[in-house]
Amino acid sequence: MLKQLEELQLEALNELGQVSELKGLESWRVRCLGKRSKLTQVLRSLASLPLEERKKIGALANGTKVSLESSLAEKKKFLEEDHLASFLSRERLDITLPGQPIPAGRLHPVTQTLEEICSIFTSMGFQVAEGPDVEWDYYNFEALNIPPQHPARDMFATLWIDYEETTGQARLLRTHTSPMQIRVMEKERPPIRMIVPGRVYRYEATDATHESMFYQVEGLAIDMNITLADLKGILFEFCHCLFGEERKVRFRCDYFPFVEPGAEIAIECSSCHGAGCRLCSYSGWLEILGAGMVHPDVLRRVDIDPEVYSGFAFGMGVERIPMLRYGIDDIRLFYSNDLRFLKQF
Ligand code: 2U9
Repeated sequence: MLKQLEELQLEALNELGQVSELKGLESWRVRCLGKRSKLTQVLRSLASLPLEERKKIGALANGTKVSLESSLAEKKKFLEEDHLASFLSRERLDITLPGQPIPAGRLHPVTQTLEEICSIFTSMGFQVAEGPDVEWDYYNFEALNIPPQHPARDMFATLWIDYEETTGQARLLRTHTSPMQIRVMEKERPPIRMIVPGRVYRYEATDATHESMFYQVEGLAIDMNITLADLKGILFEFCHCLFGEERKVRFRCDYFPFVEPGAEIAIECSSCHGAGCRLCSYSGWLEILGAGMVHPDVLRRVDIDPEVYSGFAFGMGVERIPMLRYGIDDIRLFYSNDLRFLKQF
């Protein structure tokens, strides 16, 4: 029986050695330690043995049982660790790998240009003001020397909204941001240095160079002793900041009802450097700003004495700047929300 116990233990350990998965352990336990196992049969047969032999064999059989149970526990621990290690190696996370890139948004090219323009003027001491898109006829036209029936109204194809019966005033979508300068001058006294960025509206058939909504930045400086030289100095500096120190700037006469004298500022064509090409309509120049000395009647209307104060004003269309910079040939691209276009800036 001693020999049988020895063989039984060797056989069980051998089988246990061959178990390679956790689920194989339970069938091994049933086979080698269960009720019908050889070891249990030996333990059961102890009762029929003489006392001395029973003690000896009994101790050995129990020792075998304890030893096999502890081998089982050890193997279980080993397989569990092995299982965890292989699970971890399969599920391994390499935290040094670069992460999934989160697509970053960006500012619209027109917003980028607006910010650039504003930062040039604020660095020169101008404040930024914004006003309503819906305006009264008075602020958009009359205060700016354009009374009803004045031919200059044709320059501003207007989108009218409605008409207030009590005051007789017409409401409209502002055709330029100038009404805001009037509102500020009504409330504040010189010195005034301000720029007004914002949307303006025109009743226009859209095409590659016209939109019914576009952005403008207008500026105004009112103080004692402001002259045409200040206007020229500020706007030349602005052009050089935006287009580079080397860029030639042209300054010549123009007409706007709210300024006297009026001027137009152009930069040398970026495409042909003045030689003449399709972009500049073969003139060699690109017009980017209108300007002038604020008309004395405009100042009088807001109770600023033109004998004491003078000032200059200017205005520009914002979309034209990125169009010239990046060679964009259709203004409608800015507002068609096509990401293939917008992602380029
Ligand atoms: C006040 C007095 C005068 C603003 C000015 C221009 C000339 C001008 C155009 C440029 C291209 C509009 O977007 S555009 O079509 N603007 O040429 N704007 S002087 O003059 C003012 C403004 C406010 C009280």
